[in-house]
Amino acid sequence: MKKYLITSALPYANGPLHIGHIAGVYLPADIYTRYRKLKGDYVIHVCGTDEHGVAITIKADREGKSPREIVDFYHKNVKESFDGLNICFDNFSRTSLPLHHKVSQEFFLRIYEKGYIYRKEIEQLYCANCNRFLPDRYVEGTCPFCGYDRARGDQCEQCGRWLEPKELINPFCTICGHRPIVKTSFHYYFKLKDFEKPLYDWLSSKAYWKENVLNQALSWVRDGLEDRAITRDLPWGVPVPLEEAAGKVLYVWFDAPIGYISSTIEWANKVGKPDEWKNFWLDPDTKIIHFIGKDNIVFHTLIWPAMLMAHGEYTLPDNVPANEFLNLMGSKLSTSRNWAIWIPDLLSKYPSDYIRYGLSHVIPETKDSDFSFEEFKTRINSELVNNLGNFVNRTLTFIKNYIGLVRHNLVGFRDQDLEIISEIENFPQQVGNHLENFEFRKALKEIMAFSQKGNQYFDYEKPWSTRKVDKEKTERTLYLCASMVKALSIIIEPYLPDSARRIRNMLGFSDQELKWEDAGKWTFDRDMELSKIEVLYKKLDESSNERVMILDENKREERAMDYVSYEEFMKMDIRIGEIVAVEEIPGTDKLYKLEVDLGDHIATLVAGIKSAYSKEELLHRKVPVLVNLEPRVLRGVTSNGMILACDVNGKPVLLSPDSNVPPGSKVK
Ligand code: B3M
Ligand code: ZN
Repeated sequence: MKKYLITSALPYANGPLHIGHIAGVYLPADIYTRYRKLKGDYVIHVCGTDEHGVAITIKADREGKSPREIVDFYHKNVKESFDGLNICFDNFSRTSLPLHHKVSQEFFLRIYEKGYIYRKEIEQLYCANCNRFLPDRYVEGTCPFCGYDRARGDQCEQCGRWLEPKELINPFCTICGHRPIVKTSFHYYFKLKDFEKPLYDWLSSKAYWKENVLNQALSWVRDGLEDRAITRDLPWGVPVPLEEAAGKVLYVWFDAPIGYISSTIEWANKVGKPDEWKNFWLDPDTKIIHFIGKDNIVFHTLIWPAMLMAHGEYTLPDNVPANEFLNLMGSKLSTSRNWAIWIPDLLSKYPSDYIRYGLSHVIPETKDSDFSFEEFKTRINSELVNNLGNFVNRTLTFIKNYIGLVRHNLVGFRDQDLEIISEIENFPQQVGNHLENFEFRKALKEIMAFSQKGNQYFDYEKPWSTRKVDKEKTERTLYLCASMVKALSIIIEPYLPDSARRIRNMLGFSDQELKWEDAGKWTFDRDMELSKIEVLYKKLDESSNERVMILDENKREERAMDYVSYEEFMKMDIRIGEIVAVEEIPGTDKLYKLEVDLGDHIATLVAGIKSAYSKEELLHRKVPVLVNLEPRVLRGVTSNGMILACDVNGKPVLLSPDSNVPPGSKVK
């Protein structure tokens, strides 16, 4: 039996997941894992949240929260998205767990003792304004290799190279923008240079890798590798396990990939076989496959393998099928530029299989790809609903209504049936070949073409008319259609696990009964009594507007951290009022006393808009008013509500209704 350890890049616990994460890493990994499991291989898929590093501490600084609060919140948030999408892990861990700290520290000590880590005094960038060292993302500047002007202290996003902060041209502190100064500190360096030759030889044996991944890795090795610091002066992370190194932690990219090992150990403990992790990590025959996005290639094809070589005990990766990037409507997805579609939002709107289907078609396998809602909805309606859903539902409904069951001992198949039979027999292998080459889009196209053939066969054989004249022929037609439906219920499972289960149940199979190869067996071993037939998919409204789904990252987080329920919102009575009188309030240059017509009464309000609007500008304007705000006395005047306006850098900007709205109209 083949043995596979599948890993997915550990997502940082610093924000919700978006479609780029899913299409680029987690969905392909899940499809691959499900395929391998259906094939009967021994497979586990491990992952967890990456909870260290400046990606976390910067977020915590910005939100005024502790790193612990941030990672606890997002670990849960990220896990919920995976669960919602049916992305299954045998173990989903966290790098802040004591077990991971221990495994990372042991890893460090072992290669330290073997002489691959040394201590070095270095000059480091330090922000005198913020009083701190500036590791990694705390500093940005121009990349010395490609000239990109927002390269981070540890990596250039544009050319992908691993950098040291001091290499940046024109560096600046990302917190305050000041130019950093240089200060000395000491750090621990990993002898990456020693692994140039071993890495080159190892990579040379990987001709079966994806071209983009292999070429990039090889070209970096050819350019020459440098020893790199693997520790940081930060209060959050895995402490360096040496007495002399108090206050220092491991660099996040040193401990994160070790998370693959600690997550496997945690899995072994959970399944009650504490040594079983060794069966994966200490056996050179295990195929370890790292699913990642292209920005992680350098770490998974050079640094991590070099760490493993230095350690000496563990199995090296067999493959690193990195994907390119997913764009959104033509522009690069970006958390910092607020251009993303967040998974929690998608899940609140669409069933998981719809999202998986839409994203499977845009997995950026060989080049960057693009997501748009138009294409998403068209695919759901014309492919899931009209093709797959239609074939499954018409076949099963017809059998249920007119034949009753699928008889197992049917005979007398004819020429046109033989063609369908050979389609069924070849189906698992055809799709499987693509999956084994990580060609997820091609595999899905094969699947949909197969379903389309089912529809064509059904149309061609016309069971609705033959059933009156040739009952046997009708039964044969439906037998083969049912056989195709059964095949689909297995082969779609990696992509559409919910649908697969529903179809199998309708056909009368139990959940675990069918394996990949069963899809190619066109006969039924027993009479199949169908259970209740339900419609698989419903059409989406193609005209509805989805702009609301593309949310600013910060708004998303405010919502995530602090939701207002609809009921709470509805407590606010907001109405359009017409300003009918404006008076000065003696002794203040900010406030006006206003009389506002609210339809059924006139309310007195005090509003701080004097610096921005004259009396004339205000008179007879219609503005939204929060009517049921608790009354307050300001400068001796009781204010019974509040005008709602925009705050643009402290300056009020009034809002007006778009057309003539009568005073008192409700805003909601
Ligand atoms: N957390 C980077 C990322 O999310 C990092 C991956 C770690 S994999 C060991 O892109
Ligand atoms: Zn600063």
